[in-house]
Amino acid sequence: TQGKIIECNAAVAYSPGKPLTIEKITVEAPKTDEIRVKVVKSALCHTDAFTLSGNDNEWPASDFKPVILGHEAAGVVESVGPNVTDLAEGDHVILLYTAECGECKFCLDHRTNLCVKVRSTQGKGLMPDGTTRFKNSKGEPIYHFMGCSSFSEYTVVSKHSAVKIDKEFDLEKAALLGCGVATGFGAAGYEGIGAAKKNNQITKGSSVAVFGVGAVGCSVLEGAKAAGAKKIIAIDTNDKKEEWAKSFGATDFVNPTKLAEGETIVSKLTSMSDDGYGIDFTYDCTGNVNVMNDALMSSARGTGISTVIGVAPSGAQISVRPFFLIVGRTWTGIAFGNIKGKTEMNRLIEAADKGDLSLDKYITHRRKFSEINTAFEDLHSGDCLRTVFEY
Ligand code: AHE
Ligand code: ZN
Ligand code: ZN
Repeated sequence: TQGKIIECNAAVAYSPGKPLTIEKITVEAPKTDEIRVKVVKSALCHTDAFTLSGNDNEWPASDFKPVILGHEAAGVVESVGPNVTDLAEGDHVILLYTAECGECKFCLDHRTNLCVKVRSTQGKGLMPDGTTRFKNSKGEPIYHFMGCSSFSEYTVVSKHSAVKIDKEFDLEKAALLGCGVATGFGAAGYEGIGAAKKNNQITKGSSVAVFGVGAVGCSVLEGAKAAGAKKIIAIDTNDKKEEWAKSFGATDFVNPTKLAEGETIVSKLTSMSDDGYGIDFTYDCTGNVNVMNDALMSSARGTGISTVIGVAPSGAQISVRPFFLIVGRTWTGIAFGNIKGKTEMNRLIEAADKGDLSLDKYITHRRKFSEINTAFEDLHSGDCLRTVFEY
């Protein structure tokens, strides 16, 4: 099939809030600096649902274009376009919605992963040359998503948007490293990678508070445990999450809807800190701006760092009395755990092999690709960390 158009099944989003349609599409051959990937495993992330809702301000509902979603996936390179040298047919890859070109200002700066090489066309659902590689049976262009579009049996991505991994590594586990699990674990700054590159690394004996016990929150908890944090507090409004949180490393669980009279989550967490001055590292993994504020205010006076990971509704804002920053709290944010996808992904695989990152525990549902619409319902069931699709 090298150089040829491939016809395959894909799940296409045609309008906000409507189910995806599973249909035959055509996938063009990869052009210069592009590769075509046979998707083997893909997972579903809240961001896919956020975009399908039409509320993502990069995909405004007003001109929602037909798009293939999916950005947490692993597969096998089917063919490569001209000028591709570090990837070849048969390579096993994880797709990267945060690319790493290795040449741009951000790739050359050790502190950040925010490569810009393909980011602007990516945000428009286009390949770097401004066109798409997908068409439906009527010949209409179907757009790309987050530079991945993994909800298709074959996809085309920039050569910068995929990292080669060891063929021995299970592709189902590898898929999870495409987003949520890598995001939280990177945010914890595991062994100097991810957020640690910006001096934001959970330290031995420190206190940690994680708001939101989903896949991202659980991987922050795992990072905190691996770092030797002494107090790892998981916060969620759903009591059923306590068991999960503990299994991923939480030492304590707090349900903010069940506090004592007159107590707030901030006063509660502050009272749980050793010295009563607040928690060393706090993380928002909910996307709720009020929770983000609680996470900041629970962080320690003088030295606390609060990291925003969750994706907020478009237009939502955060605010705080400046004084609470003046007295030494740091409020920061992170994308894909600040992981440089090409140079740091294998550190995550090592962490998984070592048992510091338990990938299969995140897979709570497995489904056939054809059941993808049911998987979106799983997301809201409260007992789903990740659904992985078999193609
Ligand atoms: N299109 C959204 C972007 C929201 C956002 O913050 N996305 C995260 C990834 S979520 C993955 O599940 C991110 O890392 N963004 C960095 C980037 O380069 O977009 C919006 O709100 O505009
Ligand atoms: Zn995601
Ligand atoms: Zn770059």
